[in-house]
Amino acid sequence: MCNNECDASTDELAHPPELMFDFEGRNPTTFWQSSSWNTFPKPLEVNITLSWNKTIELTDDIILTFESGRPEQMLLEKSLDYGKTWTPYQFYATDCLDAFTMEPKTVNELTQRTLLDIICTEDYSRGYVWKYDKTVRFEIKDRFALFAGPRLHNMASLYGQLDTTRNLRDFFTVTDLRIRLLKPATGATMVDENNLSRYFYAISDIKVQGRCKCNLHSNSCVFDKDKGKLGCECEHNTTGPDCGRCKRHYHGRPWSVGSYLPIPRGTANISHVCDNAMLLCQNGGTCHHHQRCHCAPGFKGVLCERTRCQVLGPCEEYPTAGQPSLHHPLLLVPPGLLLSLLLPLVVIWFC
Ligand SMILES: [Ca+2]
Repeated sequence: MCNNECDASTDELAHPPELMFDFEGRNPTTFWQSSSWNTFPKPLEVNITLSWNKTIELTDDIILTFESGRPEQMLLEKSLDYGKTWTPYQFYATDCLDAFTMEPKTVNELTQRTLLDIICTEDYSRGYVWKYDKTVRFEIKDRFALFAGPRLHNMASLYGQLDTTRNLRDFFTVTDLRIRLLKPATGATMVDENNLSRYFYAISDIKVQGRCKCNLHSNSCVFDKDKGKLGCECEHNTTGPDCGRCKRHYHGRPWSVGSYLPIPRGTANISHVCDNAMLLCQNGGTCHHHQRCHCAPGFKGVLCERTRCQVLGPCEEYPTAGQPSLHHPLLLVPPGLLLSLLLPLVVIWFC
């Protein structure tokens, strides 16, 4: 701890924020340190905001390593809209009732039904004995384990839930995180007003593990130097920062998120265009390899749901639905045009 040796204007004695994100493993540890609590009794509050400028899915615990005592009050917040709005992720306090009027809870008390509850935990704030446990966590894996089992051996179960429950997917998704340090460790019931330089925050490392959210339509996510941010390399005719919409001209079927299942490769969710049960080709059309409806004369559309008007003339006369015209309009179309009419049908299957 630098105590009286800190000096932000001298490289050797400065403890800037970058030292929370440098390579760890060196000795002595590098760390950021806040100013001391010289404004006591005014609260010493510091926000640390992490912004990815990209939607991220968390895959492992968030771990903060404190070189000071762990804060007596702290709040972890998340944003899903690039920092416009924030919601609490977890409260931390030596006394949850006193600090946040919340009953203390641990992640182990959560169930599948209460997994999305925002809790206040006293697990990471107690005591000033910081040399033995310096970490504060947000437990992602314990929450995964509620669906995947204690050693995460049944990931298919978790992925099945993530596939079907948007709230659950969103819970583990962030664009930004904000650590709100609200009260430093004091180690005593009374703050020693004659020695306020003892009280401060110091963090040596912040670990956040995740992957880009690409809605399962991409295998890679790269840092675009020109845009200065991460971006998905979208496949399956999707586009957008998170592959969250269809590419232009590929709107034949509505966009949908890919699937985690079957593991480990998942699927692009190329759902059937037609089948013989739910997605029936209409107006006498027949389903061909689940990929397209062969429409009866006079009908068009993915499920042959629309009547086709004369291509070469004005749309004066529409055949009645269910009673295809005897005069097949396509027969009037030159072969080259027929091909170009069909092509869009071919390229939309993936989106
Ligand atoms: Ca460090």
